[in-house]
Amino acid sequence: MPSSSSSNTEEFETFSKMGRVCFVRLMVLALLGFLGCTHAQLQMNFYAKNCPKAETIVLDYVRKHIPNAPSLAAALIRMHFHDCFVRGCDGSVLLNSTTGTAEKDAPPNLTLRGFDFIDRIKAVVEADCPGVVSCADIIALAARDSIVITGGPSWRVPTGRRDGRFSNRTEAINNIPAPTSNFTTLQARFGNKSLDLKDLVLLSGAHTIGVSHCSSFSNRLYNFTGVGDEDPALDSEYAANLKANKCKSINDNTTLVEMDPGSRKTFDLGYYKQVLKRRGLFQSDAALRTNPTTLSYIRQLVSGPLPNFLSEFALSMEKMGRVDVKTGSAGEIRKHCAVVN
Ligand code: HEM
Ligand SMILES: *[C@@H]1O[C@H](CO)[C@@H](O)[C@H](O)[C@H]1NC(C)=O
Ligand SMILES: *[C@@H]1O[C@H](CO)[C@@H](O)[C@H](O)[C@H]1NC(C)=O
Ligand SMILES: *[C@@H]1O[C@H](CO)[C@@H](O)[C@H](O)[C@H]1NC(C)=O
Ligand SMILES: *[C@@H]1O[C@H](CO)[C@@H](O)[C@H](O)[C@H]1NC(C)=O
Ligand SMILES: *[C@@H]1O[C@H](CO)[C@@H](O)[C@H](O)[C@H]1NC(C)=O
Ligand SMILES: *[C@@H]1O[C@H](CO)[C@@H](O)[C@H](O)[C@H]1NC(C)=O
Ligand SMILES: CC(=O)N[C@H]1CO[C@H](CO)[C@@H](O)[C@@H]1O
Repeated sequence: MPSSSSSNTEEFETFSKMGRVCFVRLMVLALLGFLGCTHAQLQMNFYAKNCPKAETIVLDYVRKHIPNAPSLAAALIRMHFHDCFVRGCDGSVLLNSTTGTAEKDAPPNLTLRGFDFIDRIKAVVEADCPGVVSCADIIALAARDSIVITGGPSWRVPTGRRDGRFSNRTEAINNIPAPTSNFTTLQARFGNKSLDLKDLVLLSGAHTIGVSHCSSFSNRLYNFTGVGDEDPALDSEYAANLKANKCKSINDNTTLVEMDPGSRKTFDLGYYKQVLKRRGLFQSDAALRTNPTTLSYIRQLVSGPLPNFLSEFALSMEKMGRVDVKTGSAGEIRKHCAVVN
């Protein structure tokens, strides 16, 4: 295309000077677009050439430290989810605020943990190959490895993500679903990341591990519609139990509650069983019962063998890890995960 059009000198001379500049610009843009496309893919073991030990370093670090702090596994998979839902999986969730308006400053992030864990892995990786491995990939790998180390499922983590340079509180609020989200909102927010209802059900299954602060759901116990009422979609016996033993007031923002009581450390079907018993902690969990498609999928998962859920979960995790990723020459490889270069 470039050679055939430039060989036609007659046609070329009809271009005004301005037109020629535009033409050249167009060609440069087309070329850049082409180069961008050829690299625009994640791949397994992306760092094999430039930092062959990268993935082993992450795994070794996780193996060494997660057994002493297993609850971090839940924190890290949640961090990966939040990262991917704002500007794609680009490590933007890790950026420190300069003005109080970073993703970290948004309500959904106030309860994130594990930032310093990622920073420490990054430091070890940087010591081996400076400026090569992205923070976005480190989150994705560390989340997977820590779930595996704590006995959960594994999934493929193709790498090659680049780090973003922007973190915006409002975008976090607009993209990450809230615990108060209804089905329509959940479907829209997942759909916007090209994640379908099956992915919504499967990924919500991560609530089989980990804990929540009372403040994330206490409106359902104490003041659901502003008249001092409970959420009728929450099992009333369970609500009474939570009020008596866990979240003793609507203002409790420190007590932690297991989302899958009794088995918060085990990656099993417990979360879905809770949801079917109307004991999902969040409105967003209960919302999965309000749609026939998601409800029947949950029933199917609960009646199937555990490995079926785990292998389906793995596919959705891999899909989530590809959401709007930056590759090729987009973004940058941050030196420190908490600040742009
Ligand atoms: C469907 C929409 C979702 C909503 C509304 C939601 C909301 C929440 C909320 C409010 C908490 C408790 C935070 C706190 O109070 O400390 C939480 C915890 C958690 N979420 Fe989700 N979540 C969703 C989907 C996901 C997905 C897709 C994943 C991962 C694949 C995930 C993994 C987790 C984990 C592991 C925890 C426990 C964290 C810990 O123990 O520190 N969630 N989620
Ligand atoms: C980022 O913020 C955290 C917590 O506020 C702080 O401990 C850390 O030193 C900061 N990192 C950088 C590189 O500024
Ligand atoms: C953050 O995102 C919001 C919503 O997209 C936008 O209105 C705002 O200008 C952004 N802030 C910055 C500092 O870019
Ligand atoms: C779901 O929540 C959104 C946002 O709060 C609201 O606008 C919408 O009316 C709700 N949809 C249903 C069906 O309740
Ligand atoms: C997600 O939302 C953004 C902003 O509203 C829009 O530009 C984009 O096309 C949406 N993506 C999908 C897959 O729906
Ligand atoms: C319940 O919410 C309403 C409306 O926001 C408020 O006026 C009232 O004080 C709340 N009651 C309690 C017990 O928090
Ligand atoms: C937690 O609750 C206490 C007491 O109600 C309040 O002073 C504090 O500001 C709350 N913290 C957050 C992060 O909301
Ligand atoms: C973990 C984390 O960075 N939390 C921050 C969330 O935002 C609040 C309010 O800006 C900060 O005080 C926290 O440090």
